[in-house]
Amino acid sequence: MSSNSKYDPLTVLNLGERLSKVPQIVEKVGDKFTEWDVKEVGDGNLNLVFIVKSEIGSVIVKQALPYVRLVGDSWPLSLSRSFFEYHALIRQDRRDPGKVPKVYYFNEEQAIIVMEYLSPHTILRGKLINGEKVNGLAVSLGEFCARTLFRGSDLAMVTSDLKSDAALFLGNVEIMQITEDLVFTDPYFDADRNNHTEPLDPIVQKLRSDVAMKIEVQNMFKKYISHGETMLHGDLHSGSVMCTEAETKIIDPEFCSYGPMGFDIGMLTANFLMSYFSQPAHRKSDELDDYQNWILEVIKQVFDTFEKEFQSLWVSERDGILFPSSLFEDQGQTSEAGLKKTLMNIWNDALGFCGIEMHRRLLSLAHNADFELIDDLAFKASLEARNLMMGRELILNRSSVKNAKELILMAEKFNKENLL
Ligand code: SR1
Ligand code: MG
Repeated sequence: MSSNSKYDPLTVLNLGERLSKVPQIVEKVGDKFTEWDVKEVGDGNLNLVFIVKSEIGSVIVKQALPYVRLVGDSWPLSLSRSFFEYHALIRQDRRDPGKVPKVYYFNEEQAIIVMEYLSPHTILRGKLINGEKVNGLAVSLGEFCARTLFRGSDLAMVTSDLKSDAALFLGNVEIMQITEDLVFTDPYFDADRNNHTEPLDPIVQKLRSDVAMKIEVQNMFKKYISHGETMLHGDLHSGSVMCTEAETKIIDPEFCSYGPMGFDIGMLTANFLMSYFSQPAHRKSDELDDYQNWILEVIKQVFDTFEKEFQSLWVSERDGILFPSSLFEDQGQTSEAGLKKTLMNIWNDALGFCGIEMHRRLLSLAHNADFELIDDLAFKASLEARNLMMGRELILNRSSVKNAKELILMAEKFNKENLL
C-alpha cells in the first residue's frame, strides 16, 4: 500500500487487496488475500478494528475513522490519533517490554496500525462482568504503570528527549479535548451529550450544585492540562486491558499525552471501583462477597506493586534531571523522603482523578457496560448512586485517605449505603 495514497476507510471486502502487498503483513499472514478470513470487530467508541487470519497466522488491523464512531460523522475527529497511538505503543513496548501488542506496520496517511492479534485474550471489562479472575492482573498493571510513568518522566529521561516527546504528544489536541470535555467538564453541568439513569436526578442535582467539589474538579483539571510529568496512556480503563486467565496486556493508548503521574492509575482504580459497585447486578449472592473482595484486593495490589516498582526504579534508573544523585546520594544523603513525597503526590492525584472518572462514566457520554447492562433502572440507579457519592468523597477529601487499605474501607462503607 502506498504511504501517500488518499485516505480511504478499509472494509472487510477491500482490506485484503489493499494490504496484501505490504511486506510486514505478508510476513504474518501470507499474500493469498482471497483466502484471508477478515472480520470487523471494533466495539470501541472511535475506530475500525479488523481481525485478519490465514493458515499462516493472524494480525489486528486498526484504522482511525475521520469521526467519532459512537456518535457518527456529525462529530469529526482528526485521523492523527493513529500517529500518536503508534508513537505511544512503541515507547510503552520499550518501557515495559511485552505488555502491549507488537506493532508490525504503520501507515500514517491511511491511519492504519497493524499489530499483534492477542488471542485467546479478551477484554478485562467483560471478564469482570462475568466474574472471572485473572492471575497476576494487579502485578502486571501496577508494574506497567510504574515503568511507563517513571521511564517517561524527568526522573529517568534525558531531558531533551523528554521535551521533544512532550512537544510531540502535545499535538494530540483533539483527543485531549475529548477528555477535557467529557471527563472534566460535561459531568458537572447539563451538557447536550450527557445522559444518566433517571432515578439519579436528585444526586446529580446535588453534585452539580456542589461548588466546593467543582472547584476541586477544576484543580484536578488544571493538573491534567498543565502538569506534563510523564507520557500517559491516557485512557487506562478495563476496556483497554486484555487478559487470559494468567496474562495481562494493555491496548489502545490513542489518548496518550504528557500529563500528571496519578492520572492513569486513578482512571484504572475508578474502573475497578465501578466494577465493584455494579457486581450485585451481575453475581448471585453466594458468589458476590468473594468476587467483590477480589476486586478490592486487586486495587490494593495494583498500588502496592506500583509503589514497590517505582521505588526500585527510583534506586536503579533515576538518571534524569529530577532528584539527581549528585544532590543526595553523592553527598552521603538519602533521597528517601523525596521518593515518599513523590509517591504521596501521585496517590493524592490518583484519588482525585479516580473520583472524577467515577462521575463521568455515569453522567456524560460513553458509559461503562458494567452499569449499562443492568436492565432494572431502579436497581441500576441504587448501585450507581453509591459510585457517584464515593466519587464525590474522593474528590473532596482525597488528602485524608492515607493508603489503599483506607480506600477499600471507604468502598465497603459506600457499598452498604442506600442513597436513593
Ligand atoms: C468520544 S470518545 C468517548 C470515550 O471513549 C474513549 O474510550 C475515551 O474514554 C473517551 O472519553
Ligand atoms: Mg480506547
